[in-house]
Amino acid sequence: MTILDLRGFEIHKNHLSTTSQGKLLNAVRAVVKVAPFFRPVTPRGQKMSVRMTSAGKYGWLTDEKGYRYVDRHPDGSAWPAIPDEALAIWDALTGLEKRPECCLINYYGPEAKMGLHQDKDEADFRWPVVSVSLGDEGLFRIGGQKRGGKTESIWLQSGDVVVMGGEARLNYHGIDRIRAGSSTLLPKGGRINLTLRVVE
Ligand code: MD6
Ligand code: FE
Repeated sequence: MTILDLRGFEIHKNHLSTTSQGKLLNAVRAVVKVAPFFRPVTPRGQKMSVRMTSAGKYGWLTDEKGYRYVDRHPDGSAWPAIPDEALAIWDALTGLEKRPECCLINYYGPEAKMGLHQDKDEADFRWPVVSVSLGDEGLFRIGGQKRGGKTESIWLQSGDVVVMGGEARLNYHGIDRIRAGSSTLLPKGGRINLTLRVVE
């Protein structure tokens, strides 16, 4: 339950107990049943290595038309509701009245990674983004507000929660690699990351 500050990101180590991680995972499984993972394609036509889905009024995706929030899964159905277990984490760590309208869910297999990026498709950067890690450890890299500056890295473990807000809201960040087999939470291995975002 230690809180670290890394370049303005609040990292709540071990925020979720093993029991809470299991409950959240079950809720994620229910979402994925209704809104299956898909493989997004960047605007330049590259397949991303993570698999993705969302819950909430909006889901985030990318395809040849660009990065954006949409109110439908690629299969045409509305996104399922954000699980209460995820909203409870938002409430506990942000203390905000305002609630997120998107819970983006990323699945990382052993070879998946995510390049350095900023989260900037939301309308108002005064709201934080809250990110929850489940399963295998991921090496999280954090930079500054400009590409190419100094970066620092930390292994995010199952149950860790990151709050990206304030001055750090637009900091570059990414996942360099996964440590396959480092967690037993997911029977088939891999890492799940949930990010909660206020979109409108
Ligand atoms: C990940 N996370 O941990 C990728 N974005 O798999 C993110 O891209 C992220 O952790 C915004 C805020 C926190 C994050
Ligand atoms: Fe991000």
